[in-house]
Amino acid sequence: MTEGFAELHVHIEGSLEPETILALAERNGVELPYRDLDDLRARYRFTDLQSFLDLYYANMQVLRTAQDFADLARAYFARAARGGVRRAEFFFDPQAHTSRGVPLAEVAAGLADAVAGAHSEFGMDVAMIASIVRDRPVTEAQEVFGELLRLGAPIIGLGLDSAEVGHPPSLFEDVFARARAEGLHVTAHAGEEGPPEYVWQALDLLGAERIDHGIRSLEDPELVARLVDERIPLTVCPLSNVRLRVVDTLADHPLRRMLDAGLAVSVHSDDPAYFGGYVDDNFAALRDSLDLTDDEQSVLQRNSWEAAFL
Ligand code: ES4
Ligand code: ZN
Repeated sequence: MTEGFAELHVHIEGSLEPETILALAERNGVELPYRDLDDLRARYRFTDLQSFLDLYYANMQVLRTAQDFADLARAYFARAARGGVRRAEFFFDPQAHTSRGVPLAEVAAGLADAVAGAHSEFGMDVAMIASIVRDRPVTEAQEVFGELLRLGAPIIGLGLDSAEVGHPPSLFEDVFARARAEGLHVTAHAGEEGPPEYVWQALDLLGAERIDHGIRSLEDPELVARLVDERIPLTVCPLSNVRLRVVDTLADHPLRRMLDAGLAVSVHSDDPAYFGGYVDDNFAALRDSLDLTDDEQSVLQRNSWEAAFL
């Protein structure tokens, strides 16, 4: 069996732990609207994707310098490596930082510095994927992508994330065409809260090689057939889906139905500091609540390696 996990669906800003938010606020002199750690922690109860995104973006204001981004990434690598992650392809949201005045060069330099040391420091093979924030203007996405290229940021791919419904993949055809022309890999969040139609669009209009989440694909048998035939990976995040109320409980999670349908699913953490855990915690929860077997876990791990951009 392939050893360890390939973590393919984690947002580096979503690994910002509450204690680190307070520590960075102190270091950078940022005023936060939280009384203390308990007050901050009390806000981690979400009703849907948007309610999470509001807190996720608000907490990012503590990230200001290249050092902050490097520290964030290193803390993630340390925790992920302890949990058995041997390769990580993490997302970052350039527009979440440029839109509040943090230069893209700071973000890219800090993350790139951490990535460059990941193998020697943590025994982990790491790559980064810039992600378009889909509920911001299309023109901004194009500008920021152009700037990433000009900076020579060491990205291996382009993703699409943030508020899904009302922001279909079709809006971003041009920027993804440019990414493919640059030889970058392409992945997109689709079918998390949005309809199967968005998964079709991600495949046909963006050229997505993977689908992040994709759980609503099960509503469309023709789409399932396509995903199975072409063996398109779906990076599923069970604890995320429960915390954002995309599924009611872990016991109701469609993961096993997806496996049984022959889909190329793998398990990931999404925003581990917000949703109750890292990829090892996701597996532990699935073993408890979904009675995931050793064989099923092996298949999921193998699928993660097959889906990696290697
Ligand atoms: C995200 Cl859970 C989720 N969905 C969509 N976009 C995101 N960005 C960070 N976490
Ligand atoms: Zn995600």
